[in-house]
Amino acid sequence: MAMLSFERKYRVAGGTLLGGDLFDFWVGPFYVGFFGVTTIFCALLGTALILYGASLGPTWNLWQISIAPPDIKYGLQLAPLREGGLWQIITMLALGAFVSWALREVEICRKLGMGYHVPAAFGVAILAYFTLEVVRPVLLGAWGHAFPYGIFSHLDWVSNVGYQYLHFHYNPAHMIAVSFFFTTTLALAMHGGAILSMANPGQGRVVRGAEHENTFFRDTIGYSIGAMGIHRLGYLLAVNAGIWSAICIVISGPFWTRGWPEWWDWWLNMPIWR
Ligand code: 07D
Ligand code: 07D
Repeated sequence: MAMLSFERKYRVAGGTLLGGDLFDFWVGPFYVGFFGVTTIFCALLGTALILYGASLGPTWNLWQISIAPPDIKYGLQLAPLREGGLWQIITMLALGAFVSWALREVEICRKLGMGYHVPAAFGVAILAYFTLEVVRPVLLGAWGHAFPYGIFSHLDWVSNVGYQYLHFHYNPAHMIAVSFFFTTTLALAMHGGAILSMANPGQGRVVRGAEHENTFFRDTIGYSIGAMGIHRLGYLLAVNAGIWSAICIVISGPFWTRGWPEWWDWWLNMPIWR
């Protein structure tokens, strides 16, 4: 907050995608914009509907509240409110809120003359959600294949869907996604470590700069990726983690119906073994 008077000079008018200058103002530290209004609208209404769904029972235990999608028998139709209809409206509002938030980020990037890297990365999270809740259920022909909104019930969904394919770890795209998640944390730990060790070397010691970072990595592994490079790498690793997650779930069912271990039979069936 202390930065507000300083930041004011970056708060420029224009760059909006929709609404012209109608919502082009700030409330305290927050840029509003047309998409700020739609985010608030969708998020508040969605949360209110989750609360309404919870009030229909059977529990107020935060961990156990769950708003389930319609039964498979409803296919891709609209379901009655208490039988999955609520889940359908909440899903539309969630997508409305996530996409609005991404577009609000785009507007802020445009105002600041920045690239769209942040909204593009968030777009991958939205893609994963959209794949889980819309693309895969549509390809399978029923909203009932989507995950429910509940802290523990969504874990049950992941486990159940995983075991439907016997051993989800054998899904090759899941392997790639998991490896990207692991590599992302490795890269962040190394990058965080490198920055802290040179910018915060301990009391009484002189703060070091980029040359020290580069020399550390050249001396250890013979190569330093550099300041831009590490952020490009981090971005690519993280974004790929999300993209491969979306791929691993969309192929499970629509494109591969058997257990994932069986997929590896192509290896055993290669003519070189005969
Ligand atoms: C730290 C940024 C902050 C975000 C937070 C999440 C809500 C939900 C809803 C009461 C890293 C805020 C939570 C708004 C409240 C109600 C109805 C991001 C950070 C702190 N999951 N998941 C969690 C979501 C899916 C899985 C925790 C959301 C898929 C596993 C939290 C989605 C699959 C585990 C949560 C979503 C899946 C979790 C911590 C949407 C595959 C855990 C999340 C919209 C992706 C962990 C009890 C976190 C846990 C966990 C939220 C989707 C698997 C409740 C909003 C269906 C295996 N998930 N999740 O830190 O402790 O994210 O669960 O897609 O072990 Mg999940
Ligand atoms: C979907 C979240 C989107 C979030 C959005 C924003 C708010 C606002 C507000 C905080 C994608 C929401 C924002 C609500 C909050 C405030 C103020 C992210 C999403 C838009 N798995 N598995 C994955 C591992 C097993 C299975 C992905 C590991 C078992 C299934 C990832 C292990 C079986 C599915 C992953 C493991 C199994 C997955 C999840 C280990 C179960 C999926 C990350 C070590 C028996 C899911 C697209 C992700 C997927 C998925 C990792 C084990 C099943 C790669 C490390 C063997 C069914 N697993 N898994 O996708 O791909 O994030 O979803 O054992 O569906 Mg798996």
